[in-house]
Amino acid sequence: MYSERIARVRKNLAAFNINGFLITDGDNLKYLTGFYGGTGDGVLLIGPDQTALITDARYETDFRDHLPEGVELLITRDYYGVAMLVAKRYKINNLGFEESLPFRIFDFLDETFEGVDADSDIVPVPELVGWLRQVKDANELAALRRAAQVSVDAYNEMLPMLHAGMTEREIANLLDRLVKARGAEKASFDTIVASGVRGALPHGEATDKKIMPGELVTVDFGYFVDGYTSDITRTFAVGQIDDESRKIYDIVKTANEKAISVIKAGISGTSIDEAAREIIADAGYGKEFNHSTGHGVGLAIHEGPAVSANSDDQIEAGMLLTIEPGIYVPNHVGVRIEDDIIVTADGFENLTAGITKDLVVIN
Ligand SMILES: [Mn+2]
Repeated sequence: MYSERIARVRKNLAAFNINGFLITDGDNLKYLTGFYGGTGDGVLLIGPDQTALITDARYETDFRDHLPEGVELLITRDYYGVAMLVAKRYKINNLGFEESLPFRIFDFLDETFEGVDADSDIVPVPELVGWLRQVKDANELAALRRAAQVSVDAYNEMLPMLHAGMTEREIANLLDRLVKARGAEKASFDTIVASGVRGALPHGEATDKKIMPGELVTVDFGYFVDGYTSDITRTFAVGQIDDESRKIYDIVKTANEKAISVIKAGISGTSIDEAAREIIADAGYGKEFNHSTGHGVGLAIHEGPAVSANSDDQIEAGMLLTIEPGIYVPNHVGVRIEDDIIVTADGFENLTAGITKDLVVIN
């Protein structure tokens, strides 16, 4: 599996006018080799014919045994210095680097690599591995289904336990505990619980504020299973809510369902975004939907493709998209409803359909 992924990267090098590629992003390292150290704990150097994983002694024992076929392991604390020596040995003269590289390291490569010979150059490569990661294989889709399922089951288990007077933080901690009890490895971000006027903060972190009758509460959560994450949002009501809040909830729900209904292989990310945005704009809340409709999910909580107003990304079978329209009225109320959708050859599979989108009211 890893050897095939590395081969796919190598096949694409010529398109970027490079014959070597230094991979430094932690999720990309994991995708290509299974290396789990993370960004800053090792690098992968892909040359015309050879590949080296360069890391330090903390990972040596494990990766002596779990090295993908055809990859050599080099142990050092000086990843970048050694990578430059190996690049020379691999006869790389145009070396690609990932744009997330810290400037300090870019500067070192720029100084060191250009000296290899007169033609040597380092070249920024935008999102080559990220682009390959967008379409998931069967094993990745299976992990994404498991991640969604434990999250769905835990949320449904939690709902009847909620009541007015609980704090946002108590709800976040409760959900984290229920999902982990079902086997999730960790949360992929601090669980968001934003109630009442705080609901208008799209990424409001959970606080000690109590949820009160008359409020809507938005819960946004994602958990890793087998290295792949879910990303789900639901908004529920506490007691009786005002008419405008109820109206906004229904608009967001309609926008979510409309965007999901148009998903199929071959559509553009922009068309899906438009489907949601049109509903919200027509209802008079265009300005209050101030983020994109969705994004890819996989090893990372946010990855390609973009489901946004200005996305060139084409949607293909095997991608996992979030669909998460929202309306945020400052100092009043916020609603977001987010599902995780696998794009299939003839439509889609909604991994999070198990949590109702009818407005849930707790007391
Ligand atoms: Mn999301």
